[in-house]
Amino acid sequence: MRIDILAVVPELLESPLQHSIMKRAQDKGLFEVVVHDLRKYGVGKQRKLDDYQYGGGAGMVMMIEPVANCIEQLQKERTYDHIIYMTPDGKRFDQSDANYLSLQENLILLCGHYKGVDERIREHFVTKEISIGDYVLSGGELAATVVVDAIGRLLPGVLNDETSALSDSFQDNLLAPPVYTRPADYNGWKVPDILLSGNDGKISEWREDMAYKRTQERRPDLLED
Ligand code: 6GU
Repeated sequence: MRIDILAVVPELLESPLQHSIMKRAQDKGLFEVVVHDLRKYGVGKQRKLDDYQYGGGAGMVMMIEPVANCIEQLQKERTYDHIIYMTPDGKRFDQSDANYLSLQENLILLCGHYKGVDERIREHFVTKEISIGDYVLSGGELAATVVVDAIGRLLPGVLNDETSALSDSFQDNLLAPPVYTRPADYNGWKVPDILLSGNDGKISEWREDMAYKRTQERRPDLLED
């Protein structure tokens, strides 16, 4: 899978993509993430990316040309399954979106900045719009790293334990159950007996019960779907 990220501040994407699971996925050749500095496509000597909005009002707007030129350049090289605009007014990203996107071959993530991108980019290029939650970030870059991480860890071969993505919170609309490791007794704080019992059937039953209980307490909205 390949993801091209179009950014105004590409530096914000560097560290998250170069460590841990994202690094391993790219090193193994399972995942290619290419960051494009939109400034290189900026207009004129100043490499301008933004301009005043028609009709007046505070805040600058991302111009069409730099974004269109960058996207069209990429489209000459391959076909994209989706061109995704990262914006607080997009669809709120969830695990089912991550699952769906992890099955695609080529994606573009366009990171919004300023007041956002000229609406004509959204009309003519963008096929999906994603927000990572109901709050406003200063740009789409950090949101893009969240989406890329959520997708990348689902690709076959990326996680060491192939089953572990399946037991994540949200994968079945339930939160994950509590987990414990050694020591079994830390100054009197004990691990539940059932987990030490060796009875696999009882252990999975306990985990299911705890996942359900936790979801009911913390995220009852998930049980309504
Ligand atoms: Cl994708 N972009 C920005 N700027 N803010 C956000 C967001 C995206 N998702 C939530 N807040």
